[in-house]
Amino acid sequence: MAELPASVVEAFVGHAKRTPERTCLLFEGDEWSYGRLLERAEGFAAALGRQGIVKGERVALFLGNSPDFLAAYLGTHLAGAVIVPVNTAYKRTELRHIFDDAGIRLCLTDGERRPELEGVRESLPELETVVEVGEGMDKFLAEAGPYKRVLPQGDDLANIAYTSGTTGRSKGAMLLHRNLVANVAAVCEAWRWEQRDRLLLTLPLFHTHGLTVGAHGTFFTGASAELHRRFDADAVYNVLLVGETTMFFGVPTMYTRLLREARSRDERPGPLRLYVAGSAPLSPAAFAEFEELFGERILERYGMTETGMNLTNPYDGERRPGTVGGPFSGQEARVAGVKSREVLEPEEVGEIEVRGAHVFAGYWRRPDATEESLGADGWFRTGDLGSVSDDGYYTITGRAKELIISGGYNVYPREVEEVLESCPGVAEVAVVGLPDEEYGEKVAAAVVRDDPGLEAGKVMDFCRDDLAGYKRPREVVFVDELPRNALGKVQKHLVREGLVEGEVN
Ligand code: MLC
Ligand code: AMP
Repeated sequence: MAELPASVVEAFVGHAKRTPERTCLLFEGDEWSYGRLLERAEGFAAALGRQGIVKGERVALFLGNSPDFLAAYLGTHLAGAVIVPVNTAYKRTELRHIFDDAGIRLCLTDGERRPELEGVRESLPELETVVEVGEGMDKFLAEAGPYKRVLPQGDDLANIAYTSGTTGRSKGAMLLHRNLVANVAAVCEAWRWEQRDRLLLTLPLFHTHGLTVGAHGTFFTGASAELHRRFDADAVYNVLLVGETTMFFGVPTMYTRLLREARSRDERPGPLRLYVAGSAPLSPAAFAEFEELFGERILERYGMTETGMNLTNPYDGERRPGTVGGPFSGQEARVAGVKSREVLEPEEVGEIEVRGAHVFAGYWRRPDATEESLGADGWFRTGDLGSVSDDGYYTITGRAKELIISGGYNVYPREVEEVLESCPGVAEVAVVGLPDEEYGEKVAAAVVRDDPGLEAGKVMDFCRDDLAGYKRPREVVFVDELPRNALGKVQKHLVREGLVEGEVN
């Protein structure tokens, strides 16, 4: 393999210098060439410099998908600073934790999210500057001086990406530029991503899937992406019908909705070079129906915030439904016994571990959590359970960590429980994930109430001000007591079984 650039932004700058006119982004009828995006990114880098943001300092992006999101992303790296992407659905409790933990000095936001952020600003003394896209960003850039280009080094910290934590508070995964480059290079090679590709990118840019796969792959190869603010099945179907897209990446819920869309229409999109699914399990039934209606076999892959992409079905060769294929080139994977930690034989279920240059550098200010998951030998414990077949296809069978994945978003039960415990009338609560047709899993709560008048709707709505909407319980069941083991620990599997069967005790 040719020598890699030290960072994705370095690859991007290379394309912008060589072919400034080449289309990079299409967004709501506006075309952004590589040259135009670089100019905007450098403007942002200069403005950060003027603001006194120096190497290693943290800049948060708390805004919806737009070219300015990506200009600010690249610009922050061009200033040597560190990106903290923030889920746009986050509410005050989540924002307070992330901004405080990461020590954010500057945040780019948009009109829709700004009020939520302003609502917690008083408790965030380190947050000096909030810039709003639109006029606010134009003014911010106009006040900046010239920019002198300094590209980041591979060992520099690029992103701190927050991910669910076992204590209920999310942890910041530290990704170095070289981790991100190693992963995107492996992804582009495996999926034959080339300059002539056009990705239809409707995933949120604040997560790994949209950002370090979708946007990074585009910048790394010098390709183009049609960026949408959000996923809308009708709009996506219409774009696919036009026939200029070569790749689409989605979480399984997006595929479920595309299938529904296809069933209601007579016209079918023509062949597409590559459909990729990930972030949650794609059901073999959806895989089969997609092949029937769209004539394409979806390529399923497996990744996570701490590592980027780990396992992939092959581009050429058999894409096996219900599996996530094998390791990308240059990366390793194995299955280890959850207790024994010994490497298991094919078909035996254990915890999946991965190793390679793509693996993150640890959790921000959490050496304890880093030590728990990242061994001195470089193997990272993913917390996912699975097995590998004799011929090297991995299957994810469950999770060693207590996590709910709803529509590709992670929900850690403890976080929801902590909020619900303060709901008047709630004595005890246990949150679990239940199967859901639309989102794969849904958040459900078993509640012991000390006020018999407490209604389920009140409990469901109680989280609204504190937590992102997708973390809100979609089902609440009142029970006399929670099932506990001899040590008094709530037995979540019994709660789950009880909720499925309609009773908990
Ligand atoms: C939105 N809602 C959800 C939800 N998304 N509820 C449960 N689960 C979800 N995932 C709720 C909102 O709170 C709101 O309810 C209502 O649905 C409408 O909101 P919306 O914004 O219109 O949502 P919708 O169109 O339904 O969004 C579905 C979706 C979205 C699939 C388009 O969830 C999405 O973009 N998911 C992608 C997540 C992603 O990128 N994951 C990658 C993580 S990286 P209310 O009541 O609050 O108003 C990773 C590593 C890897 O995992 O391997 O890739
Ligand atoms: P995140 O922490 O948001 O990066 O989510 C990563 C988690 O998503 C992984 O640890 C898995 O549990 C899950 N995941 C990602 N891709 C897949 C997949 N193809 N099948 C099953 N689970 C997946």
